[in-house]
Amino acid sequence: MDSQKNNILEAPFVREMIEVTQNMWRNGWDERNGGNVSYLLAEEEVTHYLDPSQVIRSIPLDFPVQPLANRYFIVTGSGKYFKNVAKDPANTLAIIKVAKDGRSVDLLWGLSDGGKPTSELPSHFMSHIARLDQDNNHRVIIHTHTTHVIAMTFVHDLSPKAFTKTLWQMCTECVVVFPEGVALLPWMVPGTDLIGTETAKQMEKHRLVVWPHHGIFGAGESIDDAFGLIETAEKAAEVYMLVASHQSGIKQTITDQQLIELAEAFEVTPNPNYM
Ligand code: 2HA
Ligand code: ZN
Repeated sequence: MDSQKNNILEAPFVREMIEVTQNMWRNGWDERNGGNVSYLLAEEEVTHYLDPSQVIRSIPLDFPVQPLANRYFIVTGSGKYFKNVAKDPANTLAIIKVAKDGRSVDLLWGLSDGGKPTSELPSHFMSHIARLDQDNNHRVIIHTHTTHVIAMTFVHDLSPKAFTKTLWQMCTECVVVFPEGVALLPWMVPGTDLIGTETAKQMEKHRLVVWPHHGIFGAGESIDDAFGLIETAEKAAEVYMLVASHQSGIKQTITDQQLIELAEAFEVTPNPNYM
């Protein structure tokens, strides 16, 4: 084995994790230990910096993820604050490899004070499985407490059709960025295998899943892709929260005909169930 490994703190994927968690915290989305990120890494990306045979410890999973066997991820740690990732990445982040049987993960780097990967690991791993079935280039799941999406779940109809339609109507780019619309779960206890399987089921047909009164899950082919998707939905929800309570009410909006014109111009197919 090559003993002259490169400095992991300079790895592009570590820099991206630092940057995205800092941005989400600055946006006010990730108070305290809110939010979590997981990013699928290629083996050669990891071995450039780490020797995968040097396992720090094995962490059991109570939900098996056989389809992710031998896959590498960088994830945020359970209970860690996004605010602190930049100043202490080696304690707040983890590089893990899923074991051959999918029943545990090997910690290869990070969680220096002995912590665990994100409490939402079931939702992340099951969503990765669902998205990889749809998209070979899929890599990232982000969960965050987007303020205006949460606010909207108190005052708006929670049917995915109505919720999506309102988001599409609030900003011209929305139907282009997420033509498949958003899914919503009923309110559920977070961190459980059940919310994981329900989130992943919706991830088969959507890249955005709203957890009412809690936040959002977004999927993407890169950190930028997943973050950009979430910030687009959050922006539309912010506009909705600004206008919906306006004294004079909403006087005009993007029409169905205009949504159709947008879809044609940008060559996307809006979810027919939501139109
Ligand atoms: O990690 O966001 O949903 C804290 C959370 C749980
Ligand atoms: Zn959360």
